[in-house]
Amino acid sequence: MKIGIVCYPTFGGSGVVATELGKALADKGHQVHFITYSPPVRLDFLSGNLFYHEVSVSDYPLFEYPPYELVLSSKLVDVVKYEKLDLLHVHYAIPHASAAYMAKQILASQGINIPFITTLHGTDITLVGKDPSFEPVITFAINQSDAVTAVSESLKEDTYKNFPYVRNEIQVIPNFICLEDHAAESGKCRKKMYAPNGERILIHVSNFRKVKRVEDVLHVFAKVRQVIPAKLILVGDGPERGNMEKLCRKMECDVDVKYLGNIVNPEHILGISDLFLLPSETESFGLAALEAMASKVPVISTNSGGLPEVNVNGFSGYMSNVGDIEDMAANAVSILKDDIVLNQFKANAYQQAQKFDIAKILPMYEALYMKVLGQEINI
Ligand code: GMT
Repeated sequence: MKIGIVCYPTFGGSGVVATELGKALADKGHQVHFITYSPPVRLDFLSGNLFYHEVSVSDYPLFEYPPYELVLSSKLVDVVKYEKLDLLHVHYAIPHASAAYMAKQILASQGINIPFITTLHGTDITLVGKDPSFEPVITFAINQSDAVTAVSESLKEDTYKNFPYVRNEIQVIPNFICLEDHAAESGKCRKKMYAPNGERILIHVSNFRKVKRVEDVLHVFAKVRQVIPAKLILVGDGPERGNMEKLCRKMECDVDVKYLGNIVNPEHILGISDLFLLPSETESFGLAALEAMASKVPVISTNSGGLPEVNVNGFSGYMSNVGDIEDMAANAVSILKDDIVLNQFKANAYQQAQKFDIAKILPMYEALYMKVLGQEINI
């Protein structure tokens, strides 16, 4: 198949999922074309059947808000026509689904039929998408999609709840991890560099937005550190990082906290970590938690959104109510205080991650592609 993938090329989970999906499809012999405004960060190579098409928006002075969506639609028309694509798969509804719809209509007027699949990732539905100014366009674009997927049951429910006029059927295809690649990449960092005296290493990876409640990470860490010698590693960057740094100094734990910024391959640092903290207000899925579990790192998370579909309470880690720092810290200590307990949780985390191995999830996308092309296959 010749597949066009539209996504945000940044460090966000939706872009990571879209890129890893494209790479895996290309490995299986499909031709994959990424169409976005810069090369996706996880697209570390271009092979014979992986292509990148840049959407470049003019900065004409009249435009206070450059019309990215229109340029994207035009680019989609061009790539579909000249690369003879079979279908488009757009990740994150805003504005990718409506841009795909526009491209589909333009192509239809030229006698070309191009189906498009929309994958909903989370904040496009639960945060940004909830803004009433987006509602009619998102509802319309979802209803016009040839197929719609959501990354968790929770996100599917949220979509029907937040967008009451959505009529299209939503299929849940969970996020995935390539365990083989993950294992090959881990083991490149040395634990001694970060924990010279054998301290436990706690880690958080995110885009440091309000929804991640990064201050809770620090509060939990401070409580754990009172009981167990520990270090905290923070990976990623975003609007809350400055506040986090200030709080860290105020709480006098900055000597034990390291900020690493954005990292393309987090599995290197996850490979030396003991516990992952994800105290988010909500997560449609929590890809970062799955990446941690694939590196044998148990997860302390909240129980909101799709997290209970990923983290199993008392097995791969623990879940607490949003903001319940005491509970998260107590759970963290119960895992970290004993090597035997910690090793059991590490093994369990890995076992849980295996449920989301790409080998199980990729065929679900391929079957959906065949279905929208009118060629049913059994998986
Ligand atoms: O987490 C973010 O804010 C980024 C966002 C994105 O779209 O890039 O992540 C969402 O999609 C990920 C991939 O499907 C999910 O794993 C995240 O849970 C989801 N984030 C939220 O729901 C807050």
